[in-house]
Amino acid sequence: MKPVLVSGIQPTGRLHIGNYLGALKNFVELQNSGKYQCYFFIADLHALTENPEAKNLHENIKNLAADFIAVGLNPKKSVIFQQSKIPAHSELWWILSIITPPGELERMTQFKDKSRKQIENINAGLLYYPVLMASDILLYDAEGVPTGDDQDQHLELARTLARKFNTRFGKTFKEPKNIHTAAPRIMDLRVPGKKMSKSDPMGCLFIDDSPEEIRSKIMSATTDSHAGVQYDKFSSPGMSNLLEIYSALSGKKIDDIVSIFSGKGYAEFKKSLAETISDYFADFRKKKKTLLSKPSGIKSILAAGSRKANLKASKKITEVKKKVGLI
Ligand code: AQP
Repeated sequence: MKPVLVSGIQPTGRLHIGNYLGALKNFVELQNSGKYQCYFFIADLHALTENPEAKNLHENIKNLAADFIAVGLNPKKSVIFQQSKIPAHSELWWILSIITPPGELERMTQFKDKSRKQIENINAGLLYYPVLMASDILLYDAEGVPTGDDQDQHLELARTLARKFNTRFGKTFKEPKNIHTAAPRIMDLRVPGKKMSKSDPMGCLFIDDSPEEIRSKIMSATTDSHAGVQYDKFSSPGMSNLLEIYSALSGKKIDDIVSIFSGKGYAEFKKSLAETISDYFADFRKKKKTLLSKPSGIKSILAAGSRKANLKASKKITEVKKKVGLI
């Protein structure tokens, strides 16, 4: 049996290049390697923690499904599903909550960040988010979880909970490992000291931005006061971030890009980067538009994937319920 990979993305807004380079690009590459059983999902239960309007959430789910397919996820090769369609995620979440000390959740960096950002909506779901994420992963016996590095702390909790459950109730869960890309943390274009985040759209480059938007955002991205194109995350965080994006999309090594632009100004580098990004996502933009013009196709892909995921998850939750004495 091939090892299982699981990862999800929240339908909380348009995908930015950090989501793509940290996670989604890797989903497609891992899927196409043929080495894994891949499960990729729309984390709609997680998205509820942001208190979205129902119609916006519905729209975001449809858009994210179109993103998945348009970047190259293939329902013939991967199980593509919607988290809320699988009741076992919430059931396992509750069972795992019982073995989770709340203190560990209060220490989570993402909980602290999000509590600061959405001050009028600090809900218990934000606190319990990592336990639901552990359920998402452990339910499928995942060995690998491709994510950006902002999820490392949550994944560590998933491993701890797997160990704890196995010790108390007998071997049930595998301990998953994270899988990072070479660009596990893309920074905000305007404030390169902080991670690019959907919740701060001003600093995001969205993967469905038009060529004009890409050009304007890249040309005005914060670079550093030093002259020239150089890679040094400490002294040139803005430029280093742009170089990582360039390298990940062009397949060129960072050193080679630096050599190409040595002695040239920021503007020339940025112009070339904007063109690289725009060309890279040209096909994606077209495919996404076509998919959204016929949303019934996306709906049926999600429904079929959710049925498959449900079969696997139901077996696991039955095993768990037996172990804890519920059946
Ligand atoms: N800046 C980033 N660089 C690299 N990877 C990133 N990811 C998120 N931001 C970056 C990875 O994208 C995947 C999907 O993320 P998500 O939508 O499920 O969660 P998120 O962390 O909430 O996404 P955002 O965009 O950062 O939104 P905010 O913070 O505003 O809620 C994950 O694998 C994540 O690691």
